[in-house]
Amino acid sequence: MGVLNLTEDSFSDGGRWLDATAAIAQARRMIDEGADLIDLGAESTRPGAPPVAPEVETGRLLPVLHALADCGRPLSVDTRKPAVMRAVLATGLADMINDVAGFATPEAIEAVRDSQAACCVMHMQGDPLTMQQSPVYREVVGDVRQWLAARTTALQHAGVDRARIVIDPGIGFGKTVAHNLALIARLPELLADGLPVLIGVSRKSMIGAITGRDLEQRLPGSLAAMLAAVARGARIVRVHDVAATRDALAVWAAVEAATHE
Ligand code: HH2
Repeated sequence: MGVLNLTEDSFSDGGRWLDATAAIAQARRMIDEGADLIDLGAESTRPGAPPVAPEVETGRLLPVLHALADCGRPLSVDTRKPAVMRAVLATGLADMINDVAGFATPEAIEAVRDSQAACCVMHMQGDPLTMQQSPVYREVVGDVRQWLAARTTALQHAGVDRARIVIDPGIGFGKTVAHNLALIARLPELLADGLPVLIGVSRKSMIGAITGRDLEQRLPGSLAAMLAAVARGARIVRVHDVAATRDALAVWAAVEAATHE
């Protein structure tokens, strides 16, 4: 999953793709590099990010969704606002709604219920404004798993087919480095519920904390974390650097294939 942030302030690429023409070119570049799906977001969720009005978010998303309608890849929309979910689903062009708030309100569930779109249910503790201040868990992997199970059950009770649901532990969303590492290390426990797991580690502060690298130098660390997650069963990886991710996955998969020969 290639990330395309149509924002001014995303932590890693804010401002680069705010212009629709540049955004569309970047999406096409990611597809050429091997992206299987594109995730479009128009509100940053980095720690401390201010909220964006729904009209602004929709206004950024719609032209790019329309321009990519024929791109041959599913399009995911990263939003936590029911009004934005409704607006993009009404176009028929959004194949997935990626909600970093995990469809935690009845309005969010209502917005996706009658569509055919896939739903990515991500775990976040708190809100982007405050989530990194002092995240606390009883036991992080168990707590996240339980929360995701409750959210997916609520979606199913509302009529969302289980086959539409993907879960995501939400690396960096109300979590310390130790919490993030435990969630990656013990990812097989999240697989136990039988739903595909999506994970996003690309360029995140966890990589900076471990390597001491600034944002633009976090690719090797991001690839290592991505492979660690894939080796433990992650099915979709949300990344900024598609070509490098493809190479890393190809080499890893070749070794795996030889292992099982
Ligand atoms: N991470 C970010 C945003 N959306 N969605 C899912 N499902 N999983 C993630 O890990 C995830 C996500 C944060 O990364 P980015 O989009 O690059 O930055 P920003 O939120 O600042 O736009």
